[in-house]
Amino acid sequence: MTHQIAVIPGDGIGQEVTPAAVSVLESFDIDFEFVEADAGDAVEAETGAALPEETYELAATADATLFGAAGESAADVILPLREAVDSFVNVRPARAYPGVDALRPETDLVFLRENTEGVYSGHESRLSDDLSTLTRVVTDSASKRLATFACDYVSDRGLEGFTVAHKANVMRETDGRFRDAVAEVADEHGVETDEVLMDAFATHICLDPTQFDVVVCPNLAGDVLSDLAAGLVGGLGLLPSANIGPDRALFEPVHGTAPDIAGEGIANPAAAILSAAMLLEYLGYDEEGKTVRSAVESVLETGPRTGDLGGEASTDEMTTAIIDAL
Ligand code: GGG
Repeated sequence: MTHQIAVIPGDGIGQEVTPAAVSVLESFDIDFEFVEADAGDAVEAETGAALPEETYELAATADATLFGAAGESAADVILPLREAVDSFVNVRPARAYPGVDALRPETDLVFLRENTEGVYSGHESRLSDDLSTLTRVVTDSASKRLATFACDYVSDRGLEGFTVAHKANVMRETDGRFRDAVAEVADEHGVETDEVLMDAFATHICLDPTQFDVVVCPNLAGDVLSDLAAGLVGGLGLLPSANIGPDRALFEPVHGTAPDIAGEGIANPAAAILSAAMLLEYLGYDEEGKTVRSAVESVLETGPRTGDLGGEASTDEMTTAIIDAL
């Protein structure tokens, strides 16, 4: 069976880490058909469209997509791409690895981020020279869809429940709806939940990340809090993510374009390669996904590493070491 994989490197270091992830996938005896497409600032400068129609169509029809990073055009690239795969949840694991200098080496948790609405729903307006507004959208349906995924996620892993991070004491209507909808679904599934205000969560995770296993949160909170968790485990170069939809999915490192190092060949490929591991598991190749994860772990522990991790290796050298460790 052939799996068509859309490959959309995007901008900045996306151009460097995405080929690294593809070369790891190519190491397996799996029938992949990789189809590359453009998106991001560079193609926008050339054509006026940050997300060409053929790129959107490719993501909407491929079995899975590997995405790199988007810069200034992120809103015109990432949000529609997630919509193309009807992705209602962004799964963002954040864990520390032996051998990597981490502020909180005991960190090991997963964010399940609502992926379609909140303040990322795109309803922004400039009303005058002085005033801009943003409409925050929260629906029962999207919150319940996420909650159903979260219930299945914890049940599949033998976990008792999950934490809901929100700010319902201030955004009473929107986050109140989110919190209540998630609690209702968890109740129906017999899954335990606890809740925490998202600002307090930011403190708690720094003080003791072991309190959390699975954290369900609204869109912006998930984006920000997972980057905070990246800071605890050694940096953004370590966090992969999966945008899951009902029929297809898109995998991307949590990091952005890193313009300060783009083009130098020194970006950490681990997050993109770990995203490829999530892609393998999504397509049913659990053993291969685990193999990739173990190879990344062993290189992080003893192998060559990029500058963000205190080493001197290039992207290619670290990628080759990971492929050799498969
Ligand atoms: N690879 C992900 C990426 O390009 N991140 C930059 C960014 O702005 N992300 C926003 C988001 O994940 O919603």
